[in-house]
Amino acid sequence: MKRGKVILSYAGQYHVFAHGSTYVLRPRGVIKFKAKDVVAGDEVLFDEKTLTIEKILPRTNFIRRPRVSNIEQMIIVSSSVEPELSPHLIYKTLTYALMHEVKPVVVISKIDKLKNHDELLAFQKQLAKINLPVLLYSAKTKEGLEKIEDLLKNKVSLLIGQTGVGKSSLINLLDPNFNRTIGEYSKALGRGKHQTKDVYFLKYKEGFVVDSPGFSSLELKIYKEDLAQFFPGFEQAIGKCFFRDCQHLNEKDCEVKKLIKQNIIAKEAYLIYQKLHDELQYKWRRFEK
Ligand SMILES: Nc1nc2c(ncn2[C@@H]2O[C@H](COP(=O)(O)OP(=O)(O)O)[C@@H](O)[C@H]2O)c(=O)[nH]1
Ligand SMILES: [Mg+2]
Ligand SMILES: [Zn+2]
Repeated sequence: MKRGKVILSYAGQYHVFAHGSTYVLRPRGVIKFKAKDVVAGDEVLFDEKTLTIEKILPRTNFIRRPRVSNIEQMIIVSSSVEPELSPHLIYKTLTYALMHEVKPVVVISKIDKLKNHDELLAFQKQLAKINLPVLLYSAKTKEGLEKIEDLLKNKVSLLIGQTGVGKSSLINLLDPNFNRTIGEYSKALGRGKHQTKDVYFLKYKEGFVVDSPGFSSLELKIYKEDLAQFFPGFEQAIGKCFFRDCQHLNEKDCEVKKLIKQNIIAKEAYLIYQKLHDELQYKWRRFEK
């Protein structure tokens, strides 16, 4: 039996990378019977003669959208223009990464097109305060590319972000052989025109970079009551508010409110928290009005 990594799931078959070769395999019936879907990112044991996947090894994590497993870091790609920088969406995606216990890094693309950098630099400072790195980069001038290359080596990194922000462009700069389809940004649609349709693990510097279909909207599948636990920066308040289950809204003696006053948590971040909190469902229906 050989051990490999599923790098692509395509039409019921799985491309598995092992010892420098790629095998096209099908799962053995019993795996299907147990309703255990093989997903891209899985570490598997397979039979080289029958070309079947025999066993899925335990996952370190599993993400539903895009459907992948064993991710070590999430690279949240967002453009500075076309589409415009959206702190709301970035905080939401950061929450998404933290929900899955995956380390997030924010990469802002298309800085060659940005005329005024003030807003972006302020945003970068804001996230630096809560220890979240924001890398600025341009596919056109290649500014900032080296730092991203360093970040990606030896790691399994998922690139995530709206269609049209430049995920595939970035991947092609890492290695032109990757040859990912680049979509044109459509001003009329307000997003990229061509979508990357599949999830693909690409071998890169002893690790993998994962290109994924862009999303037009991201859904956090958590309840209101759980948001505070995952929202970036709010972990500093855990166990420090007067109420153990404080949601940092109008409760008395709230640590988050104190951190905002001390300028450790940004007001802007808090406003986004409130909006996200509004969008989510209550856990307990009886509280619903
Ligand atoms: N000016 C500029 N254009 C970029 C940059 N990165 C990507 N683009 C353009 O943005 C569009 C969408 O890029 P693509 O890589 O397909 O985005 P994806 O949907 O996130 O994979 C294409 O027209 C790219 O040429 C950048 O850093 N600067
Ligand atoms: Mg793409
Ligand atoms: Zn609180």
